[in-house]
Amino acid sequence: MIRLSHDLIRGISRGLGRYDNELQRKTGYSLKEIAYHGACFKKELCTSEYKLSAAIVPISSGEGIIEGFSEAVHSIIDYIGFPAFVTDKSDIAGIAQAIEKEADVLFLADDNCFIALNLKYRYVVYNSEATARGYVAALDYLAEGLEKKEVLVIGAGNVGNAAAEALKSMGADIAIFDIDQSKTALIANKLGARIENNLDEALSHHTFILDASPADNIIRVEHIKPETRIAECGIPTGLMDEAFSLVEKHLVHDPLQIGVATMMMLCCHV
Ligand code: 2YJ
Repeated sequence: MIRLSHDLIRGISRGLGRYDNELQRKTGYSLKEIAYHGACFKKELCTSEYKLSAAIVPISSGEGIIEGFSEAVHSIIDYIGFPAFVTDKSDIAGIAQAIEKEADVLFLADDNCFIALNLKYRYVVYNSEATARGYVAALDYLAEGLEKKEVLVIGAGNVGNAAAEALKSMGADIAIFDIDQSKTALIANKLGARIENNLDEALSHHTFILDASPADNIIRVEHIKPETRIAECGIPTGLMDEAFSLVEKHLVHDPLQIGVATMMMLCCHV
């Protein structure tokens, strides 16, 4: 798992309006609508009217606090319309402060795990699952519906697994590639996904791609067709520069926005 850096998240707060316009231009839907769609695969559960408040607690363990990380998470939650604040203190004292200020949801990330704790209803939302669901929702909009369409999922880690589950629940057919073939076998057995063993061939004959792998430079110009639609949640992106430019209008990619917005929406399940 890639650790986010200050450089990757710099400018998120200032750029949210622009990013939202870009999402609307590409998918027809806003960041909030994509997050809502991502969280509402179980549609009986969700109400975005329910105004939970969120506290973001900086965590100093491992490699430490990332400058701007908590503020970026705060700005995304605020942008989609939920009251939120960053605690003055970090770690244990920050958790205490969040609870004293009656936050309903706590956002916390260390080097391995990024979660939202819904204190009101006592459940955990994982960034990996929220990211997967948010990007599947974005791909559904980019593709004008995924039902009975085959989607190539690259990477069978936490995000790839959750994406495959979300795609299945939307009625998509799944093809899965991972360099570790023992991981794809699990998804194939559980979800009836087709295993791809040659990534180059798989990319050549797929139009809808969800890239959840951290590998760079795997998607090249010759893989891009006029109908290609890509949900790129890997960091760094898997696209070579020329391929990125070619498919940019039909591609969704960001370091944090869709994942965090979908985490907040998943906290609204009551
Ligand atoms: O509170 C802080 O500033 C830091 N402890 C944040 C650490 C952020 N964590 C990561 O970047 C992890 N790799 C998990 C991120 C998952 C994003 N999909």
